[in-house]
Amino acid sequence: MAFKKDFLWGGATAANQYEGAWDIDGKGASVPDHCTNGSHKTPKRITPDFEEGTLYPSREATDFYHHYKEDIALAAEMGFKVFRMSINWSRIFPTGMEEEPNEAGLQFYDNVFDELKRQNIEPLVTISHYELPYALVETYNGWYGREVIDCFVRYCKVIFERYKDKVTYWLTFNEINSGTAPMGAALSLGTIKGFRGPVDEIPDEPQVRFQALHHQFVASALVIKYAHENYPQFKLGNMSLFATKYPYSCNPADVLECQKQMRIMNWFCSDVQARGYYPSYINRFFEEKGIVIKKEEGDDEILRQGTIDFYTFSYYMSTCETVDASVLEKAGGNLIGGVANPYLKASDWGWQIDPEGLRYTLNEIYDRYQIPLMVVENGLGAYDKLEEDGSVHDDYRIDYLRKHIAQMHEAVKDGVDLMGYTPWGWIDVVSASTGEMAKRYGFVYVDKYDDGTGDLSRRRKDSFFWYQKVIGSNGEDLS
Ligand code: BGP
Repeated sequence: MAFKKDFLWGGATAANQYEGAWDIDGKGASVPDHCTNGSHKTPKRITPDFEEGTLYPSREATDFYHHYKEDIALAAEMGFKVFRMSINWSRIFPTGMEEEPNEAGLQFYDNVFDELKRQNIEPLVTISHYELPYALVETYNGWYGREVIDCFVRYCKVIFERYKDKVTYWLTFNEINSGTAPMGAALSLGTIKGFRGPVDEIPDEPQVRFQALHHQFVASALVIKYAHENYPQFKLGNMSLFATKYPYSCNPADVLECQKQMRIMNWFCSDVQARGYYPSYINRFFEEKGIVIKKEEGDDEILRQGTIDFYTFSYYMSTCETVDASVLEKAGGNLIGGVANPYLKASDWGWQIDPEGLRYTLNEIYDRYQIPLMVVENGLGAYDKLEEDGSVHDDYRIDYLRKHIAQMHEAVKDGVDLMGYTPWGWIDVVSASTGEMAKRYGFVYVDKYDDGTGDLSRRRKDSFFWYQKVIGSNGEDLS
């Protein structure tokens, strides 16, 4: 009834929001390097060229590149068993199209993995976390170009071989299902060739998005199959953004609407990745939207052969679905909105806080796939106040995490096979949706601000000591 003895407690990050050093040691520009900062109210912008005097927050981010030893020591101090991070594709293949990798980039991750090993921490590596080399956007319109599959496979073969003795757990695409929503065009698919402007003004082309997504499915399955054949010790997972939805009312029409949205947003991609084929319900959606997926011969076979070993997801919030247009209060959210739930409170960014939804979600996913699960992102983005003595009293964050861990525990009691938990942004990083620093998630505060200033020094927040106790008690002591 308790968390497993070898439960993987840790924290999550992504290179583009954390590493910085965007043009150092041969790295090429990736999509986030072309994103300006924004805020809750003002969307960030994408610029194909670099505008003088404009801030591009991912470029320095919170500089893991030059702080990795210090940061891994902090993770070890909290008792981390696992460290979720991503490899920045354009650090290894600067344009994504080279034949040979960039040795300096490979060496950096060797250093990181060696440091993790010294501290007895297992890496969990996302291969592509919103970090498409920008040259692939310009050349192929991102993942819309089938050629990008080969680029990705080449990249994976290089990193698998190089790190085969250092990394066991891999996730192919971060939040792959973000491609089912318009915002995914910029974040994960890179189907924004030539686009300049605010991210919420990217023209939506569902045909392009779902074709690009098909290419990601094939790419993911190809490398999973390749890894299973060549590195049997590897474990490969998906990563889905789970945007849990409830029917707003018991009106059967609301229930059906909710089922439909749950399928498109939350189930479609992982049904393909876990079961190995397109689910039948998606055909109707494609037909109604006029979407035709161009598959090549052999694609269906590849999907069948490249299914995942474990299922991972991010969970921050839930929303409601209704067909009743008079229910107008929208909830905010990561990528997609929905209708506000009168039973829930929201964060300062409008994300509705729903710990019980995590228990519900874990049960739903496990019922469907019956493979081990891992919560690889969860947390509260909040404004923190740095006190004069260097402390940060983030009791609101502790409260959020405590309630979510308690519900994970309930799910374990319900019979869910849960491998681990890596709360998002365990150290402050740049926000993916807004490009802000002010939206902080960390147990560790980083001195870095929205105007680009800050000395990058690290400080332990109150939640640091709390999480240390949680890990030390294997999730028993949440006080
Ligand atoms: C997920 C992403 C992360 C992360 C997180 C928090 O969607 O995988 O990269 O940033 O959400 O979102 P935000 O930074 O927008 O608050």
